[in-house]
Formats: sequence, C-alpha cells, structure tokens
Amino acid sequence: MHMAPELEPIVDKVEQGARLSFEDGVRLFQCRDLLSVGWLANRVRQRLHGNYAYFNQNRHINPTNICAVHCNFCSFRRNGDEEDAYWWTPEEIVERVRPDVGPHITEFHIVGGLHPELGLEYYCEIFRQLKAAYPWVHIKAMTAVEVHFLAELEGLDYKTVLRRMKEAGLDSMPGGGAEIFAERVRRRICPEKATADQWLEIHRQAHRLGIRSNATMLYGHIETYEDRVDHLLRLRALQDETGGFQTFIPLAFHPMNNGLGKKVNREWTTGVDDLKVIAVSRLLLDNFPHIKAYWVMLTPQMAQIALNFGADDIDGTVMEERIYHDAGATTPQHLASPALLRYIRAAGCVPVERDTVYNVIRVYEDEAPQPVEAVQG
Ligand code: V47
Repeated sequence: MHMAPELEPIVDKVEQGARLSFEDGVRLFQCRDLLSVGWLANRVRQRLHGNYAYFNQNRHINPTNICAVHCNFCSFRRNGDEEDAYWWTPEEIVERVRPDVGPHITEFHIVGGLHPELGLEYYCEIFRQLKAAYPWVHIKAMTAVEVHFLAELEGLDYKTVLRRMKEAGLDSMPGGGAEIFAERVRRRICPEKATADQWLEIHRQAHRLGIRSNATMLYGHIETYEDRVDHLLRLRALQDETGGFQTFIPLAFHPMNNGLGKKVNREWTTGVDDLKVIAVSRLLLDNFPHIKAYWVMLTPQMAQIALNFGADDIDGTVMEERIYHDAGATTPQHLASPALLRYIRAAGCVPVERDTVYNVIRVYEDEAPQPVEAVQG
C-alpha cells in the first residue's frame, strides 16, 4: 500500500511495536491521508484482536438530570425547577428497568447529574437494590466527576467513597467526565467540576481497589490536535502505572441545545475526523486493550466503519440513552443484538458478545462474515 511519506517513520515504529511520541501523535492528526492512518491502526487492531469485534447487552440508567455544575457542552443537565427535571428513587429505578432486564442483560451503565441533595447513601442504595433484584447484572457506574462531587459533599476521601460504593455493589466505572485534560480548554468548557488531576487520581485509586474502568475524550469543539495528544498520553501514562483501564472511548461533540454548540456554530464533527480520532487513539494508546466506537454517538454505520480503523468494540444495546439525544443525536435509543450482529458481520468481523470486563459470553462464528453487498437492505 502507498503510504504518505511523512508517516514512514511512524510505520516503522508501529511495525516494531515501538511506542509513539507526542510529535508522532500530532503528525498523525495532521496527516491528510486518512486511509494510511486507518490502515496502520487497523493492523494494530488485528494484531491485538484478530477479527473479533465486541459488543454487550446493556441498559443505561440516568438516575437524575439535576446538576449543580454547568458544563457548557452538556444538554442533559437541569437546574431542578424545570418541567423535565427529574430524579428517581432506588425503588423507581428497579421497577423502571424491569421490563428490559432478562438473563441476556449483563450490564447496567449508570451515570447522572451532580444532584446537590443526593449523597453517597442514595447511590449505594441504588446499587444494593439493583443487585438484590438482578444479581447477575454487572454494575458499571459513576464517573470520576461524580465520585469527586460525592467526596466533597460528604467530606470523605476518594478511596473511602469508592470502597463504600464497591461494598454496595459497584463493579466497575465508566469513562465519562474526562473531556479534555488541557487546563486552557477545561477552564472554558467545564470549569466547575473535577480537574484533570482529580479525574486521573480517582481512576488511580479505583484501579488500586480492583475496580476496572474506562476512559473517554470529548473532541470536536475548541481543542487543538496538541490537546488531544496530551490527553491520550496522560491516559497512557496512568495505564502504565496501574493497568486498570479496559477501553478508550472517543466522544464526538454534539452541538445542539448547549452553549458550546453555539460557540462552534452548531457544527458537528466530520466523518473523517471521527475515524481519525479512532485510529490515532488505537496507535497512541498501545497499553489499552480496547478502543470503542460508541454507535449511539457515531451512528451504527460509522461505528461499523470504525471497526476497520482501529476500533474493536461498538458498545451495547443501550436501551434508554438521554445524554446524546438531548444534544441532538438522531441515532436510535436502542439497538437489539441482531442489528449489532449484522453491522459487525458486514464490517468483515466476527461478533463477540462480552460482559463488561471482556469475559467472552458467545463467539458468533456460526455464520461466515459476509461482504457488505450481501446484507444491504
Ligand atoms: O462525560 C456530554 C459526554 C459523557 C455531550 O465507559 C457529550 O463504556 C458529546 O462517558 N456531546 C458520558 N459528548 C458518556 C460516556 C460513555 C458513553 C458510552 C460508554 C462509556 C463507557 C462511557 O458524554 C460525558 C461527556 O463527556 N457528553 N454532553 C455532548 N453534547
């Protein structure tokens, strides 16, 4: 394959399994040859995962949209006095999810607003009641931002908050709230919540307690390529130290119904940038096992293409997504597993149903991967 000449030194490093530098990362983002960058990332994905592409069957739960802080990219938050502001009791949550939760569901993904009156015990009670009602379901809950907020609210240190939640049933943590670590950007998009160092410290503490976690990056707003690379390398450094991260999920900024969207003229990320972020993440995060193309955010069609640009996971069935749909997403709020299988197979991959910590539940090798034309329509 013909490679962009400026990528040659990077290709050599990748072929030798050598680590890429800050400058390499910036060069990859600057490169106009998307296919070369994608080809390289795809090689790394294949080296790590062969032709397997992962998904799970999960159910999102957002216990409240009432939030004490004002991140200007967020369309989900409410002050509390609006008609659509809400919070659910633990009992309401257990009943709300009941129609969807059969033995096939393996994960609750629980994140929400920073409600000033809902303390640690409220969340512990949600975990206890969900575990009592659905003991087989893994609880992936609480971003580092929520953990920081609860620590301040309760006057406790991070470790104590995490330990108490673990005792109540929390199994792992999602990757939200990381946004962009660079101070200049963070000051402008989310000045009131956990800082970059606090976000990283909470994940460090979680990993030490045996709580695995994911990491994210919100891109496509006012950040530079250098900010993206800085973000990825800070995650890589923490992963070197703890090994507790499982998956990295780049999050494309959705510009509707929020202040930041207005600042960027309601411009959405482009398909080329979306694929490039996936590819560069795969190449720089050499110590992260998985890169997720979150279909809710990218569209199932783009997530499917991303499986050939470095991603090996497209997330799950989701069921009730609010954060992206409040911000203008036009994707469905739920995809049943046959649809996920179809997208993965048409990408030339073998679908692998996993649990949250990547134990394999089922490899769908029964049907040979089909060329895209065969499954159109
Ligand atoms: O933390 C909020 C982001 C995150 C917008 O760990 C926005 O498996 C784009 O973290 N445009 C929550 N992004 C989602 C998240 C996540 C999703 C799927 C899987 C996992 C995982 C984690 O969504 C927030 C914030 O960074 N976000 N508003 C917006 N307008």
